[in-house]
Amino acid sequence: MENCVFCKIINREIPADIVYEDDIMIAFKDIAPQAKVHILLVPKEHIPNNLYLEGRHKSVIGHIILKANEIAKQLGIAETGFRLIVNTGPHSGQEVPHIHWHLLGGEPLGRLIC
Ligand code: DGP
Repeated sequence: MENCVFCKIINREIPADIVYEDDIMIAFKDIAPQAKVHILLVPKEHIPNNLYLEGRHKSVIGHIILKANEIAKQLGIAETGFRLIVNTGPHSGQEVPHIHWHLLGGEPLGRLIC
């Protein structure tokens, strides 16, 4: 998708600190971290937000959620716990219209974050 910052990261048009990648998704450090560890988990397919998910995306969603556990272990935040967040639309404060899961951890988190 033209002008989508996450599509540009996927296509290597802009740099990012990538921690994991496969055919389905990419994971990279958030540019403005809200916690000691703040990773964005992004499907390679351009899906604007949660409302645009369809039945055919079930495997993509499952893949990303399971990879979140692996990435949390890889980054050493699994034992102490972490949070996964998906913002959707204006009231959530969603800035980038390409669905993504925030993976936050590495320290105790406040109740409202991201
Ligand atoms: P959200 O508000 O849920 O749409 O979160 C978007 C996140 O994306 C926000 O925490 C900042 C991050 N972000 C925006 N632009 C870039 C970028 O160019 N690179 C990286 N690594 N993160 C970005």
